Amino acid sequence: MSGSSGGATRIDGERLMGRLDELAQIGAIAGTHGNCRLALTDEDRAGRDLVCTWMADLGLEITIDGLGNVVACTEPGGVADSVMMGSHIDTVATGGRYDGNLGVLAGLEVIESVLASGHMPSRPLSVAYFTDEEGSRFAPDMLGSLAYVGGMALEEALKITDREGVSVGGELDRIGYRGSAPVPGTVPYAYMELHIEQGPVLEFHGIQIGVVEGVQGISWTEVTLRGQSNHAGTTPMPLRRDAGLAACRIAGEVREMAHNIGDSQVGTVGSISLVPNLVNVIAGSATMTVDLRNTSEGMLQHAEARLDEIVARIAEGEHLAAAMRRTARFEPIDFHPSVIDLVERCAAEASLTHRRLPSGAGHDAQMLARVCPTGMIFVPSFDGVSHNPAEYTAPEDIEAGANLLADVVWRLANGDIDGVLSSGADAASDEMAR
Ligand code: HGY
Ligand code: MN
Ligand code: MN
Repeated sequence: MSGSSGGATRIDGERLMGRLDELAQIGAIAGTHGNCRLALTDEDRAGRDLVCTWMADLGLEITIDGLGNVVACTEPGGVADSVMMGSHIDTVATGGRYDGNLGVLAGLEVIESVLASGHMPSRPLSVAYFTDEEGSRFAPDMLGSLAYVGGMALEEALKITDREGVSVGGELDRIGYRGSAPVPGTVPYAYMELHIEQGPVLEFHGIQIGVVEGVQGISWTEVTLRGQSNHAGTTPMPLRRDAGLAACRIAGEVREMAHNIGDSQVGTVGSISLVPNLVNVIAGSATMTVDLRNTSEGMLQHAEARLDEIVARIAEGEHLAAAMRRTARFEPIDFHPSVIDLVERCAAEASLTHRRLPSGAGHDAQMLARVCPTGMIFVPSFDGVSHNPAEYTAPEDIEAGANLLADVVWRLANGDIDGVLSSGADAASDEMAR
C-alpha cells in the first residue's frame, strides 16, 4: 500500500456541479429540474453509460455484477482493501437530480481530486452505484445493495417483476448490464455515502451537515381488496361491495394510526389502483401500497399489527376478500460509532455546523452497514422536499458536503481509526455470520 502525505484534497465544486447537471439531462422531466430514470429503463441505461464513461476516463477498474451493480476502483482488484463511496443513480418517476446522484458523483469527484493531487492514501478508493435503490419499479428498495451484501440471492432478485410482469433479469439483459462479477459482491474496508437529507431538519435548524446515526426501519405492504364491480346507478348502497371505498378508508386509518403512535412513526399510502377505474362502475378490486417506518423495530412491528387489524376490519365490513403481501422489510440499523465520531470530528475541524440525526429515508448505506464499517453525511434539502422535481440543495452545501466526504474518506483510507475499524469490521462480519 503506497504511503500518503499531505492532508485530504479539496474537491472541484464546479466540476461536480457540472456532472450533476449533465447527468440530470438524462430522463429530464420537461419544465423542471427533476428526473425520471426508473431502474433498468432506457433512461437508467443512458445514465449508467455516462457515469461508466466518467469512471473509465479516470482509468478506474470497473466491475459490473450479475445484478448490474457497478464498482470502480483506483487499484485493480483493490475493492476489498478500499474505502468505498457510492449511492444510486436510478430515480423515482417524479425525482429530483440530487437523490442518490450526489453520492455517486461526489465519490467520483473525490477520486478524481485525489488522483490529480498525486498523493494517494494508503488504501485504494472505490465508488459504486447500486441497482434499483428506489424500489419504485421493482420492490424492495435497495435491491442492488441488498443482494451485494448477501441479503437476497441473485436468482431471487433476477425473478422480481414490475407491474407489467417484466423481470429484473430480462431488463438487465435488455439494457446490457447483467455483468459477470459475482453476487454477493466484494466487501470493502469501509463505506461512506453522501446524500441529501430529503427532510426539513437541517434547514429548519440552519445547519450545514447531518452526521447520520442510522436508518429507520422500513415496511412496505401491498394490499389487494376484492369486492364486486357493479352499476353505479342501480346498486343500492347497502348492497355494495365497494373495493374503492375500502381502500380510501384504509388510507385514512393509516394516517390516523401513524399520528396516534407518534414519535418517528410515519405511514404513507402512495398508490391506489382501482379496477375498472371508471366513473360509473363500483370498483370491483383495489390494489394499494402502505409504507410504514419507525426508528424502533418494536414500534414498527406494532404498526404492522395495527395495519393487519385495520385491513381485516374494513374488508369484513364491506364484505371484501383481502390479501396482503410484504414487498419490503428492513429493520432499523445503526452506523459504526467510530465512523459517526469521525464524521463529527471532521465537520467540527472544518468549522461546519453539524448535528446528529437518523435517516428517515432508506439508503444503500443501510445495506453496506451489515458487512463493513459504514457512515453517511447529509446536506440540507431546500424546503425539506425530495422525491419531487423541485428537490434542491445549494451548490455551497454540496461543495461543503463533498469536501467533508473527501476528509473522512482520506482519514479512513490512511488508517486514522484502523484499530477500531478492524475490530468493528470483525464485529460486522460476526453479525453477518449470525
Ligand atoms: O424508500 C426510500 O426511502 C428510498 O428513497 N429508496
Ligand atoms: Mn436516495
Ligand atoms: Mn430516493
